[in-house]
Amino acid sequence: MTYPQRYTVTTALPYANGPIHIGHLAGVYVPADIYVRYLRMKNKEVAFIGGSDEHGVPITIQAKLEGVSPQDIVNKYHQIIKKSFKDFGISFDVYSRTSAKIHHETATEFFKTLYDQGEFVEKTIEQLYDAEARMFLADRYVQGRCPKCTYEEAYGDQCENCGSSLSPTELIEPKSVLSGAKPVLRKTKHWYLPLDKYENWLKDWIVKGKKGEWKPNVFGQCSSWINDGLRARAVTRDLDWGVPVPVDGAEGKVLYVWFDAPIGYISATKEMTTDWEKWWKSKDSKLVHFIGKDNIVFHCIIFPSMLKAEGSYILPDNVPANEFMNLEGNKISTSKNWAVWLHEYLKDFPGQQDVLRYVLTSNAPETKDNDFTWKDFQAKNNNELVAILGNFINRVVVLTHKYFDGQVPESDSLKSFKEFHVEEIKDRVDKALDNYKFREGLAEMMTLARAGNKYLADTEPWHLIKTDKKAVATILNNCLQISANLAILMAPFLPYTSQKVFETLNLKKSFLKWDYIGKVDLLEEGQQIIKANLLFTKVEDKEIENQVNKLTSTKNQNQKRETHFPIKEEIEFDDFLKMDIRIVKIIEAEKVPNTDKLLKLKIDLGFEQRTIISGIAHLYKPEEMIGKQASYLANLKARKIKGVESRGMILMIQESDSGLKFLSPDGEAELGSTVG
Ligand code: B3M
Ligand code: ZN
Repeated sequence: MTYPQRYTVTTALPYANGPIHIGHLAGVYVPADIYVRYLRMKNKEVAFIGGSDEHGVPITIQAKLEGVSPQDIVNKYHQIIKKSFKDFGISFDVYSRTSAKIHHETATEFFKTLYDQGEFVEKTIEQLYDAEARMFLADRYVQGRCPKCTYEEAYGDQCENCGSSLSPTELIEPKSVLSGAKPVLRKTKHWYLPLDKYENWLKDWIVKGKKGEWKPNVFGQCSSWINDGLRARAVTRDLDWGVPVPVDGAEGKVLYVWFDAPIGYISATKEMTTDWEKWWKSKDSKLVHFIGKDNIVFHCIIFPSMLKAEGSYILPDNVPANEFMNLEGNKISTSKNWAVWLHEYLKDFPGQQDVLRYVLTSNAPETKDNDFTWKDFQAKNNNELVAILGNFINRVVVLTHKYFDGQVPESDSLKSFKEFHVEEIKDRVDKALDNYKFREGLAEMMTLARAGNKYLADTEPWHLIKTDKKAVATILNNCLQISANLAILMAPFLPYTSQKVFETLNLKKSFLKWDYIGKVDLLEEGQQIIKANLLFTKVEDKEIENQVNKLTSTKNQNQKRETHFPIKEEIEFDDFLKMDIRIVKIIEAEKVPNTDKLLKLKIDLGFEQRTIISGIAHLYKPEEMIGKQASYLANLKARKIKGVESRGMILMIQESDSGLKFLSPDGEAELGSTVG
């Protein structure tokens, strides 16, 4: 096998409609991060690309749920998600977002290129329409029974149970997610990518070309789709959130989120560097997509067909998709709050990122769905990380201080370091990682820690010291060299722990290179090492019980995820002083005809009455509002809304996961009084 020098590594762009959980980490981000760290240590040129998927129905639905705009939703969750990745050491070179200008431009241009080349087919079709909510029900706005596996809650674009990609009209007994109503059919125009046109090419490229190379789960899914015959797929939607379709006669339509999202990988690369083309258009670059199994069709069939149609891009070399990680025997579910959220894990286990990285990797759903249990988490932490890896390195460091004042002792040939077969272990880790077998790579790394631990137990330097200090010197020298090798070998998997061991052993930073493993003496005789600090600590039964209780308590299941709107950018005091906030009373209220949300209000400032339009009709009945006192931004520029001039704005309290409340004074206040 020849290895290219340059790797473009992408990870699925998570929807910015909620925080992320262990399923995301296990399936996509930890394996990708291990791979990328490993490549960097081998001096490969790598671009590690990530970002938030901020379009599509998942976002607009969440916005409705939280009673805010889609932009508010993505602003909030993009930051939360980005922070979680940073906190877990996911070492992206760029973490972008698809609401960014550069992405809108890139996606628009991509669509236009295909459009101008005549790659799309224009069709007027009948689509599901919610007459109550007065809108077309794209994708996740409809749920129903999956025609393939009979799962009851399949979405209009995809069944999350069996991974089939669907169209809304295929669902059995479809229901509108918005109103619960049975949708009706209505005509609308859309643009289609004729996948059937790419069928023969896909057969050659994947079914013939990738056999034995792509993971069996990925290859199997792809072949069955291709062999079943491919149909044209709509790449536009009737929605008001997304990248507008850049052609005439497409008002009110946006690009299908699965058309624009993978282009997000390209936009993010552009955000990272002006020299982005080498990552996407050079034959020396190897493109690898890390994803979960529900994204296979989009990354292996649809996106490659788009790239092929465009003509100037490279295609994915591999798509190492994982299966799903379940939790305590059940499917992870955001809506049922059946998940371990990353930001919550770190509150309960501060500084323990590597423990989670370890447990998720050693149990990664590489070939089949797997289960995360807290008992297993505890066992892996206590019996492997604490008892083997941590215990070995800790004992070596403590003994070196005890017997040799913390200086690397001299070695003679009592047991040569070669006998630990470090290079062979390294080669096995290499091979595993090159083939995306991360659990195997991790297990191989641990064989070195086990060998070291066993050597220490067998040679018992704490007894031997009484009779043969020279032999103890050799033993500890060997153990220290093993520890140093482990520090390098573990770095892709456990970056925080690796760094701690580097510090403890006083290892040169420049040794953090794959080629140093097993090759050179990493520690010189006489070199001073630092005092041990514990690498891992035992997890007690109580902590595990707490986690399980937290998960299963009904309170948790009814409770919404604990997230908050991030604090906005800092402002000057003068900016604040510019706002003129007053107490007003609502004296008239009526619905604005032909709208769902708008109320026309008349308010009394004491010295003046004004008219405003407020978007709260879905929360308050007009008659409930009359007589209420509220806070009011009086000097906001007037705007025309639905033909009515609206002056100023009523201030509302936005709770993180429910509707809006009035910001009313504590008791009656004089109308027109200032707030500040
Ligand atoms: N946001 C789906 C998901 O989070 C989607 C991935 C986009 S990758 C380009 O599963
Ligand atoms: Zn299904």
